[in-house]
Amino acid sequence: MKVALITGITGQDGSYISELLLDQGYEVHGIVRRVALEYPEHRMWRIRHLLDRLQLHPASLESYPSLFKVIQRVQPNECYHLAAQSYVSYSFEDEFSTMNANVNGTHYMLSAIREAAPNCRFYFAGSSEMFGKVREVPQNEDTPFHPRSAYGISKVAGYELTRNYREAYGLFMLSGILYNHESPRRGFEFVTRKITSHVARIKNGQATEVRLGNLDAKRDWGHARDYVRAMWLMLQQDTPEDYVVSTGESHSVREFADLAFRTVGLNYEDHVRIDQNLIRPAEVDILCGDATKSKEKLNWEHSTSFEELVGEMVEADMKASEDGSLVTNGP
Ligand code: G4F
Repeated sequence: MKVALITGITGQDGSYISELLLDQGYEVHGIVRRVALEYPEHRMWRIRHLLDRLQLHPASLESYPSLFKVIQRVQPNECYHLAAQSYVSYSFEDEFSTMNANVNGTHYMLSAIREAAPNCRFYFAGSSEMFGKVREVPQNEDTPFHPRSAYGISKVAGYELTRNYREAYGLFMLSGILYNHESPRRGFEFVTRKITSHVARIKNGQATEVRLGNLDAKRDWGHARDYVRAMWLMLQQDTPEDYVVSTGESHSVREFADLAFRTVGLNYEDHVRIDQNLIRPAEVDILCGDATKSKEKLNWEHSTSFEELVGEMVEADMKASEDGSLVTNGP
């Protein structure tokens, strides 16, 4: 039986990759913060339905010895390093903790695997934010990086560290360059879930408006369930390589809001207010990925369209707002 270790197992992607790996018959281990183990109901809502099939270990991305001990004990065949400070806006408020968690945390994982489980295949969660001020549209694996936030810079550093461990020590380590991927399990701080949760609350009379920042930013939005499949496929290949994972379609925040409100028969212009405080000091204007390599080498393609994604998220939030779980069903 293959053994997998996941950092960030309580997050959106961690929950979907756990389901996929359990379905494939893996023994699945997760690294969690001690506080999550103390408050499982609050911190583990995304993996609540899997808890009796997962083995969770307390450790911190800030502590090399704690990560080393878990890796040495678990001896994983595959490691999915998904944990990060992943909210771009927050990285402007606290650049230092974003860099510490994302760069050092990744470095500790790479080093601990090299020392304690060198045959383990390692996935690093790279990001389309690495392209930032894009040099071309669409972007592929050869497009130069120009990150626009401490978050983007931290992801470039993690990507380069992973590449260097692969080249210097001959380890099976790679990065997925994933574009925005969403679902009903997305955190409320990200724009898609912020919009769909407000759509539901406004429709049900629990709110009247939603405050947003830049409506003109364009993103290549896919479904997280599709994207974790690409992560897994990357680690099943003969050689470790980096891959772009995207839909190849770009839509503005305005289009997302328009469609989400229309789904419940409302007009976004009546409910969206622009809040200048939510405009980022440096914005990534457009992201659109070229996933040709993933299609050709991994035989991967996204299966959920933009329209289906918006529909699924609105429907889930409508249901949660009606049964009262929308407030609690989140971080
Ligand atoms: O939903 P977002 O916060 O996601 P962002 O910044 O694109 O990053 C996400 O995708 C990356 C992959 O490309 C990941 F690496 C990263 O971890 C994260 O998952 O913002 C999307 C866009 C931005 O242009 C932002 O300026 O929406 C715009 N926006 C407008 N109003 C807003 C808001 N974003 C947020 N979060 N909240 C707003 O009120």
